[in-house]
Amino acid sequence: MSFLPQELIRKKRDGNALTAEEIAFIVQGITTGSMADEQVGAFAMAVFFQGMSMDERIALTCGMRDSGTVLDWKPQNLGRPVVDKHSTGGVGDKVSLMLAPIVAACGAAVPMISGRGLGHTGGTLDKLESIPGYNAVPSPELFAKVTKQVGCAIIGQTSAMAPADKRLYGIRDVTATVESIPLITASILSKKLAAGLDALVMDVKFGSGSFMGALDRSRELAQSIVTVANGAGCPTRALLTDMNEVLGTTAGNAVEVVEALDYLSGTRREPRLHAVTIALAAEMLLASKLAGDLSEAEAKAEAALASGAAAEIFARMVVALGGPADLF
Ligand code: IUR
Repeated sequence: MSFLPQELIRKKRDGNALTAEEIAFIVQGITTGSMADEQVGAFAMAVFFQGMSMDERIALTCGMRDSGTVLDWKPQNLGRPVVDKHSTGGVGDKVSLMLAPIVAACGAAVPMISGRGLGHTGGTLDKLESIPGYNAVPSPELFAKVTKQVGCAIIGQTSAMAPADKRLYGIRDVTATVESIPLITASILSKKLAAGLDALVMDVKFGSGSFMGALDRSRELAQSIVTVANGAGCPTRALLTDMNEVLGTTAGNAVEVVEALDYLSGTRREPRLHAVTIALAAEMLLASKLAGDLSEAEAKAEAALASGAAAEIFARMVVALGGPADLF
């Protein structure tokens, strides 16, 4: 089906809902370059002002997810549910570094594709790069092998995944259209769902140390993400967590890795950081059916820490991805 981009931009500009076919055409235009930068920018601005229905958001998310490589874990015969967490990011939010090995120690596979910081928030990828030798952009084969053999692999996004988001995000950034909940929803989820997950848990941050800030906007984003991800076929739940204070005691790439190591080894566990980590781990275990209720899920996560299993998995992941064997 072919359309004229300007007709679809006009339709959205005037407040009408686009069909799934029309949205697929736009995503194709963004991915192939057949839509010009100014048309993509005008489309983003139309969405910024007019919003999108949940059905439109689902079509946009699925289209952007499918614009590049979508991982399929079935041939790997993991024998484990594939689950991930995504945080909208906050100052000192090093939770992913501990969460992936905890949940892997409880029986899930966690192929975590993480991003860089946005604004004043830090990204997991930035933190990992402070580990000497750590290869955050392994080949797809190595990524699959580490996920299968160790249980988790935390890496950076490759340009093969969700290329439509890469172009759209770049244009949003220079057209003052970043702060659109439908566009943020599709951006985050297109990348996460391209990882072939069985379940997803979102940590949506609010407060001065997050990019969203206001609680009501964060709640709106959480509801949008949960509705759209479930609509796209990925069972998803979200927690809203407070980012008005640094999470843990450090903010900065290398010092946060050190705090994560201390946390895993039991040397130092700041209570707020611990509460958020265990809450998210429990939701991941529930979402992937590795625990039947919240108290069982929390107990499993605590046991994975207490036994040293989570620390051991983190150490093995670092070695498998080229980092030092004596990190702890
Ligand atoms: N993170 C993303 O992946 N996409 C976005 O649009 C924002 C944060 I804002």
